[in-house]
Amino acid sequence: MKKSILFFITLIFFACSDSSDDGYTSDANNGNNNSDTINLSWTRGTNYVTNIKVGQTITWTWDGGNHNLVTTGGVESFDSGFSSQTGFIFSHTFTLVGSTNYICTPHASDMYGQVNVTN
Ligand SMILES: [Cu+2]
Repeated sequence: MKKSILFFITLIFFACSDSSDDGYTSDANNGNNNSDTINLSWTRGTNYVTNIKVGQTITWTWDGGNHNLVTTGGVESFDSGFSSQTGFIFSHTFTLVGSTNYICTPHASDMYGQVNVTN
């Protein structure tokens, strides 16, 4: 009798502790919950494909040089304006499902990214 009770307690424990169903893939750019912020640096030679969930925020931190960060197409649009200050931060919370592309205007050939947002 005691063994069967222990068995059921163990069963319930494992049924309740399943952490694999949070809906997120293992992509290194992904956050683990809806309040997560994904931190990216923003300087020459930085290109990103970032897969996130609705409600997550991406923060880009300027790391040398004069840059902007502006969308070129997709479901969301934003524009950081220009800054040449190292440590300047621009962040955007994504609220729409779909993809958005962005660049640094003067360095569009090597500073660009895509954000893919899913539910
Ligand atoms: Cu730039």
